[in-house]
Amino acid sequence: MRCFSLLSAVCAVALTGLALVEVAPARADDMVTIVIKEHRFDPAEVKITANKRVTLLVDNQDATSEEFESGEMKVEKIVGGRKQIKVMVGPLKPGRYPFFGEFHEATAQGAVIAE
Ligand SMILES: [Cu+2]
Repeated sequence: MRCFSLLSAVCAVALTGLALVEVAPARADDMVTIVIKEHRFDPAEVKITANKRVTLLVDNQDATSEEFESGEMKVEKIVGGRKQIKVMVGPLKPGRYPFFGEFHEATAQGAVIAE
């Protein structure tokens, strides 16, 4: 979804989800780190436990900002240059959930695998 061109339903859902997150934070062992470096995700694919809420820690090591986005996971959130954000996802049914960096979509591609 393009945050800057329209107020999408995805944005609204993402914001609602984030509001809920503050009330019930995931345990530390449910956190997965995804590094952004040279406009790529490392790892590009991360495995998480299905049917369980998980925190993705997105660590942007580039100097430029990125937008972590996934229609499948109903997430879009900006992470500034050399900043970190936490993104709550799930509980997700088993499957593959692609995500991308909207500001560098050509290279910043990845997926969460819930199993
Ligand atoms: Cu967007």
